[in-house]
Amino acid sequence: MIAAAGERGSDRSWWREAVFYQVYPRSFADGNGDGIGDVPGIIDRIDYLAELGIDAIWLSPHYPSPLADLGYDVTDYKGVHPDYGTLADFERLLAAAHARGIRVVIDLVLNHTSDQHPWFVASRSSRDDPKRDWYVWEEPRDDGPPNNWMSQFGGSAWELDPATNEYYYHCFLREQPDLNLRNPEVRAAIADVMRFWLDLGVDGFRLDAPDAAFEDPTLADHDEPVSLSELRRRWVLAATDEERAEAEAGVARMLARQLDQPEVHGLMRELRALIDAYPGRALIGETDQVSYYGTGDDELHLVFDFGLMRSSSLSADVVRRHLVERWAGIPEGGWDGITLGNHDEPRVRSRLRATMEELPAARLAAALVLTLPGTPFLYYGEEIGMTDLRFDDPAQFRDNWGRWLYRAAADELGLSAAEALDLADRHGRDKARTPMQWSDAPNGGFSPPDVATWLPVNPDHAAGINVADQREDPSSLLGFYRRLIATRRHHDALARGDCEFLDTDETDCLAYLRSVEGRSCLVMLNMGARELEIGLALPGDELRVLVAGTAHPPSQDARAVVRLGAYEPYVAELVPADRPPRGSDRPTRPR
Ligand code: TEU
Ligand code: CA
Repeated sequence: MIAAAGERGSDRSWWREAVFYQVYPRSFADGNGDGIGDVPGIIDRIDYLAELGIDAIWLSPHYPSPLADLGYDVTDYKGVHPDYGTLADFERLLAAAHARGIRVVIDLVLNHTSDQHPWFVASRSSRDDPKRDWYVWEEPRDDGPPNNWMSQFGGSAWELDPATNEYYYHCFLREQPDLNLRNPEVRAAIADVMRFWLDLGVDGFRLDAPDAAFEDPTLADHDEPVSLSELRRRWVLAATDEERAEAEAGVARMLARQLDQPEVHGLMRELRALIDAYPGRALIGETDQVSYYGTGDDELHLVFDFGLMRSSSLSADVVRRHLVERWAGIPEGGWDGITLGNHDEPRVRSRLRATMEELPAARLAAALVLTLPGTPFLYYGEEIGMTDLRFDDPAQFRDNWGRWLYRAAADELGLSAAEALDLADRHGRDKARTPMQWSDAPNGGFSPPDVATWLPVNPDHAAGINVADQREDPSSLLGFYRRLIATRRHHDALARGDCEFLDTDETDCLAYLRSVEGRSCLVMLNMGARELEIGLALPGDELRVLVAGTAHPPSQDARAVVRLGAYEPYVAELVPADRPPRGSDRPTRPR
């Protein structure tokens, strides 16, 4: 038994106990029927989110943007994209969410802007422009780029500006020039943006790509001998986890001078100090590096454990080993965000389908993310079991990374058109960004039937993967998410308790005990297709079932054997014989 993530003392910060829900604004709800999601659409659906029971929304970028990276290329940090509405709409969203006890955290893209941002337009206008140093400009080296660094989205990280004959640096697309965060004026501009939204009432930020904030000032070449496209090829074609890990390690060596530079921690401390002046706001970073917790209370409030999201299969052993190792590295005070997916990754249901029966896998994954220690981040549509869309025409891609992959697959790797499409389908990002499926109507109820939606609606909306078909059905996946979230809300042990793994004789069973202030919940997940009998012998206690299949008695002696059906998740409260169970209709924590 291993005591783990927990022992957090009396810290009851909301972001430790909240369930977050990521809204991708372009795809969540189309309020004006033009085929594109928007802010009024989110307001229309806010009661759906309240009913689901989530506590906070993470809104992917809502800013004006030419959409080269679907909003992660910002042209105005204080505005709302006209496709999505107005600032007044945004304020109405904030009010509607807050009225229902739902907090709103927005995306903050501070590593780079759009190349159309007025700051960059000024910066590139001449070498003497006052904003020249707001970005990372370098002289050519031997008539070529300053060094051999690569963009994370392929190709050189440097783009020549012919008019001024210098190169600018871009960690991501060439349409996303990196800001020079060493320049105090840039830091002040970012601080100004943060205060603007905090003053408006947002509850925090999800920092985009914080690890990319600085580059090695010596500009020394990387010395990875294998090319990025070759590493990508090996990654894509990897037959084993080891081969894949080796390719990933190569990419990490190649990018080492472009990521995670020591100065980033000073920047994190600065942002944290700013946000600490606004009580109750959260600073969440898109990184899985625990070093971004700083000393535990001076950098980010939350970083992510991407382990559950990135593993290609869920087995009791893999999950337990991963978590034990992860928790050992979290500093005192640290508390991870945990997630099964986001707008950059395959959808969980599609990812696990290769190794496990599809729907049971989606349920087990939900049970994990909602009962393990850490703050759950759900991705829109996960709760109804949305799947990755297979594109049959590359012209349908909207994500430039997917388009690049497709072209690179054909040009650099020499794959056939069909193979290239397959590769871009598997590793591009559009597949998990399709419109939310609200009903079985044409266009999934997202937009009126005759409207072309910005990405195609997944045809499986007609086969039960939609809100309307699941909303009234407690046995649906949506019903299961709702029950788990409600159970979490009623049982502090699940929301903030310590976690202790229990040894059983069955390798397919992941069992753990969550405990806080003398109350405990037992979680057992049968991750295999075989029925199991687990004798736990937790002395003196009674097990009251909170979430499980219907075959279980509502309560039983904790020394008896618990039968777990194939792939069955089982969550029970441990009630000492002399104490009445916690009333299940009485919330134990306020919204
Ligand atoms: O992603 C940062 C990041 O590290 C990406 O390389 C990510 O690993 C990749 O998208 C996986 O395919 C963030 C955003 O989440 C992503 O959507 C943006 O494209 C990126 O920053 C640039 O802003
Ligand atoms: Ca719209």
